[in-house]
Amino acid sequence: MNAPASIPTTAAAKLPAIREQFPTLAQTVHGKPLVYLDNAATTQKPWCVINAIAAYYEHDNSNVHRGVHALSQRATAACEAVRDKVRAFVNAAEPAEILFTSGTTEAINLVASSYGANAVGSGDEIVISTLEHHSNIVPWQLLCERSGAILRVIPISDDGDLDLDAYRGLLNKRTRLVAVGHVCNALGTVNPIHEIIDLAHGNGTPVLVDGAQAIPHMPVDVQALDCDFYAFSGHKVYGPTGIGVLYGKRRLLDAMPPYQGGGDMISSVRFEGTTYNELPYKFEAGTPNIAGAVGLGTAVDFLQTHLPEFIPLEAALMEYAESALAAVDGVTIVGAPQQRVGALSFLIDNVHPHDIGTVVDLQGIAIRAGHHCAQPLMERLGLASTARVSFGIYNTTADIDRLTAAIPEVVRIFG
Ligand code: 7TS
Repeated sequence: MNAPASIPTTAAAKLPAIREQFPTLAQTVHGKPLVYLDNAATTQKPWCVINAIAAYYEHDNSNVHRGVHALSQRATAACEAVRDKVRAFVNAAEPAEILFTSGTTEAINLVASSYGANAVGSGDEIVISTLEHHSNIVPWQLLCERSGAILRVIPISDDGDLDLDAYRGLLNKRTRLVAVGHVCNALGTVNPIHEIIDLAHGNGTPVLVDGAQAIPHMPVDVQALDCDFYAFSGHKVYGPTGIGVLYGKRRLLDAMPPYQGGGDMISSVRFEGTTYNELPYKFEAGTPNIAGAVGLGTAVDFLQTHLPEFIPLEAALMEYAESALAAVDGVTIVGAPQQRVGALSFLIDNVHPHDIGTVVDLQGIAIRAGHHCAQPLMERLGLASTARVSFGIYNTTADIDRLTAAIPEVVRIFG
């Protein structure tokens, strides 16, 4: 299939040079050149990120905030420089509002534990949505079990869009927090996050945004959104695993108790009582993932450089994938949200998604098959699982062509 005219040609012409920066892409899998379409799970890493981590371990490795010696000062400065880089990246007001976590999951658990401990009691309500990843469901269920609070769930349409009228009806004087995804990892639905936040604030309720699937695909400005918390993972933005970010408004973070106790999060420790460190250190007990932070900083630079060209290219790629897949006999695309980014789920008549994933893997094509850690969403759609493609900065229409060309083989074996 030829690329539609809508593929931005200047950006597309740069793709070979971008792909060269990702060593993992240059390999064969089962004897075929790798096509990597599982970017919602994790992205591949460019040389600049790999080299930054290696250089840190080669030259600067030390612990932070503890030593007067040169290496410790370098490691501390590197971490704090990344904190400020991330602050600028999401346009937070100050670096103290950027907390390093191990990922989105820990960021959400931090808020559920800490904000939940003070602000949520028996009979209070937390609002989430049907589109959530398990990591934005289970921490709230645990909080509800601990506190006696009640979990309310925003329903969706059959197309996979949030029902905003139903959402309005869920907000009331007992609503203590709204926690919603910015982009759904299974369907790619882009939620009307401004409206969701405005409605919650109109009710006096803070909002946590799970940005894991949004931040790789669009600019995010936490002050323009006016969200109260925003969580994302480094490994989904071309950075390393084991590092993530929680943005939180100072007013809320100041009022929240520590999440974990240990080194670095204290001001002074006595057996009679301990006082806590200032933000952001109050929430960063123990040795942080220093190399991870260094890698994240480089990844943020990389993403910021390429995002302006990637956005229109990805929109065209999504359109191309939707029409190419829909044109294959027996293929159905799951959901039709008003706006979709990053991920696209599909089914093949009479074929289990795991079998799709296994057969295309033999062709060197990496896609995801399963419930995508969104079992309540699958249940709402009447499905056990889907096959999913998800895009990164290096994907091309040729990748989609490879996938669609592999589908007849799937149907021949299992259909
Ligand atoms: N929230 C969303 C919306 C996600 O998509 C994911 C991971 C997480 C939270 C958790 O992120 P973590 O980095 O803390 O694990 N999503 C996926 C996925 O779609 N396939 O594998 C992981």
